[in-house]
Amino acid sequence: MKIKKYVAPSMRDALEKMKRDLGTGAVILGSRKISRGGLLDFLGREMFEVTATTEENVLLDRKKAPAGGGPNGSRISVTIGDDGPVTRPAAADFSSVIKSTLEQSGTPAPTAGAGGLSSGGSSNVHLLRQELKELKSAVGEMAEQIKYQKMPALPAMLKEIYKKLSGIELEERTAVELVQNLYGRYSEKEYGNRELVEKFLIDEISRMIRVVKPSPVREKAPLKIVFLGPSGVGKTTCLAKLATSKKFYGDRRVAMITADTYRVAATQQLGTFSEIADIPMEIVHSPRDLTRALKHHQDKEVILIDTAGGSQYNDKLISELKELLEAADPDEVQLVLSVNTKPKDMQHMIKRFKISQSTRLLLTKFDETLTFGSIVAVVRDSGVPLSYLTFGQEVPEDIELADPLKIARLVVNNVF
Ligand SMILES: Nc1nc2c(ncn2[C@@H]2O[C@H](COP(=O)(O)OP(=O)(O)OP(=O)(O)O)[C@@H](O)[C@H]2O)c(=O)[nH]1
Ligand SMILES: [Mg+2]
Repeated sequence: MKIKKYVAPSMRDALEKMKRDLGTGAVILGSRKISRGGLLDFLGREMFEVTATTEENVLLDRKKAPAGGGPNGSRISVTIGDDGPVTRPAAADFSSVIKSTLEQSGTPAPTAGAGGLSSGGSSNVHLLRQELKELKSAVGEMAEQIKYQKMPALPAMLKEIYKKLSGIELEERTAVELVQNLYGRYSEKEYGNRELVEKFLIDEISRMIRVVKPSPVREKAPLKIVFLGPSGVGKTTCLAKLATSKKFYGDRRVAMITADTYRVAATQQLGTFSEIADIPMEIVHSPRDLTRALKHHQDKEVILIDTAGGSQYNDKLISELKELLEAADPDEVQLVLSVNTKPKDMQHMIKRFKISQSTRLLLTKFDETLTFGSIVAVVRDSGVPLSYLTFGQEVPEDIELADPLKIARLVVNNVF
């Protein structure tokens, strides 16, 4: 009997190959996972092998073989239709097929009575069970492989880069996209060039990050900026940094307003800073209070408004923030988030706290983490532009404008 083997990075690919070659009348004789080194190896994963023949071959073989089969004359074959593998009664004596497969592959066929194959009923049931078990595991492997379908068998150098990108917590989708683009754009020799790859990755990642410049300070009406977000992320510190930094509003006529009256320490924190920096500060308890305070500071160039931090799941906080924003009618809403936060939580925080069209992301605590890959997808998917980054507790030094190239370099620096 003519038996063929199909090897591919996934079970589905191996089955596809077989289908293309043998058509829908293909009969699977066996399947297994194998390890292959070198270039065929996909990201260090195993390959899959399907051994198959055609139904015609099986029938031919059967004609040659002595009559027999299971107790009910039932025999099993697995054929591939358009909907994938199906088991059905067929005209093949499976044990003889297995025997001849083993003979062809040089493995001695087990003898009947030694726990091996026989034409007896119980061993057929055993075979059937075993085959079902293998099919079950093959389907599981296929599912496992589906997420890698988009990737071709990769040259070793690209595999290394992919692994490194995953190591810096870049979301899988982004890592795959980058490696695919690298693979598509350059020759093997070129993507072996470290500098070229580094530049490519920095350029690509920087294009994924959208930033926004600060709104210009106006002559007639003060620029109003609200800071909001989860607790402890650095909202008040950011406000203080922007109020005093000469790069930002340090030379402007600034007023500070805090609506964070939940914690006594919060008003004290800004109060102390107000005294040291000699910047006027107001405490407001309601949206109406806020309107009054804003009127009072009409002569200022910039008004910075602090709010209470809290959980994104706190509906009361979110609705109070909405009311404050209505009263403030701000030019900018700085949604402050720490880069230490888990990407999934970050995504949810953005969804909940993005209650204004003027929302921008202010990312803090870059000094407290080593890998920045995870923020790329969060920022990209959020559709909210980045405004500032902070990288320490020092006021006013540790803040700067968000720069896509700088962020991309931070991300990629951990790759090389
Ligand atoms: N390492 C580091 N610490 C920071 C940074 N920004 C702020 N912090 C610190 O984070 C802590 C909390 O800062 P706050 O400004 O009080 O945070 P907040 O968001 O106003 O907190 P709540 O008002 O309680 O919600 C303080 O110890 C800050 O010094 C940063 O970029 N890096
Ligand atoms: Mg605060």
